[in-house]
Amino acid sequence: MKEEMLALILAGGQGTRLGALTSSIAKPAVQFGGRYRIIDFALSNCVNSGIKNVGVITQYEPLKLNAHVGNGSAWGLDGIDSGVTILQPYSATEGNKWFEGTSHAIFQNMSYIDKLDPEYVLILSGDHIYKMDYDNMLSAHKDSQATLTVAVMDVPLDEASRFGIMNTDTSNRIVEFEEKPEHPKSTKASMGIYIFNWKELRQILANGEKNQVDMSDFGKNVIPAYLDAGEPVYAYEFSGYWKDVGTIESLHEANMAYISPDNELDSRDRSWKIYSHNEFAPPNFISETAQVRDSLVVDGAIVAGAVKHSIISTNVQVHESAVIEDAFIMTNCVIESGAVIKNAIIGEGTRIGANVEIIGTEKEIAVVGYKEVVGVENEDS
Ligand code: ADQ
Ligand code: ADP
Repeated sequence: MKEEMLALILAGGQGTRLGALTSSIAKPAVQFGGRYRIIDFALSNCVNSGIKNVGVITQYEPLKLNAHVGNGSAWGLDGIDSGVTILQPYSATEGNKWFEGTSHAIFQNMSYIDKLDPEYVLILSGDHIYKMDYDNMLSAHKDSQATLTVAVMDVPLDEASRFGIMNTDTSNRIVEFEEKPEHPKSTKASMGIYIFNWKELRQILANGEKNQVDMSDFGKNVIPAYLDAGEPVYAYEFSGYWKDVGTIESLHEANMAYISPDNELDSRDRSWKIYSHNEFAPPNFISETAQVRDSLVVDGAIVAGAVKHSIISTNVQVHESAVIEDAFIMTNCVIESGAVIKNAIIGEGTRIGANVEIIGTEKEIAVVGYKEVVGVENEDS
């Protein structure tokens, strides 16, 4: 059966700006909201939009990501006509070659895409927190008879230089596009979400390779090439909650915003569930000494200390008299008695010793990386 639209999630970024949190984990595999990893949002959006086949393009530290995505069963992507395929970088004929830019990563996976023979390819990034119906975007793509549709959002002017910025005409056709301009002329930002007609994209990538023209990045090369060639390129306006959690501060902010049951993401919306691959854990236990307020506490947690406006993920222990405020504590952490954690993100499996203080500010969030042990006198205890 021919697939109408194949989704490809770019999940290879190193996420250097997430520092210690991505020292051994790809950015899309970083945890979010107590029981998710960032890539769950893109994967769930695919499933909820009726997409049946998803390729996940990995590169940097893919082990955790591979284990998490698994056979796709957590998202129902393990059916007869559906599936998720992890695409790893492989040795090209001219020797070992990493995927260079975003579109180069697509080019390297041409044979996988050709095998599924889709009419359209949906290119996504594995590190955004949002809910979006890609089927609506596909309808807009078809209605405008575009060969490329770019999802766009209005962003604050002082952030615009982090994005691909464009100008459109009254019909929403993109007339100008600049990747991360120093002096942005508009606030219409690309979300890095694209629908391409596969036939045209394939041609442009193959020609680039043949004629030695750099076509390795969507924002830098491919979109400008489409515009230069006079191709119909349209903007698809999105107005919901969308967050690129590429920095410690944005990851912290998005997690804190997620705590409230009436968050902008509407995380309790049962018509658009976010699925994840989770370890089964026993019910959480809140002890007599605990003071828990305005927080999310996930299965398996044992809380005896004070927790305010924080996320306590699966299997976390917060010992008596520990204080946690405005913090995101990832799974399997142990926070010993008397420890104080404020404005912080504590990576998976970390042990924070008794009376240790990890205190950040709203502008500079404190971070302790993956599986660290901080200030524990006797590690066997
Ligand atoms: P950036 O997010 O800066 O800008 P980039 O970091 O190149 O773009 O990558 C986008 C996504 O692809 C990330 O999820 C990254 O992890 C992944 N990725 C990058 N290189 C990869 C590779 N070789 N293999 C696999 N995955 C890879 C882009 C657009 C802008 C737009 C913003 C919106 O270029 O125009 O405004 O996204 O966030
Ligand atoms: P940030 O969001 O912090 O800028 P990115 O996810 O965009 O981080 O990745 C940072 C850089 O690292 C990018 O230029 C990306 O191409 C590069 N990169 C990604 N994976 C690898 C890898 N496996 N080896 C070397 N460089 C990589």
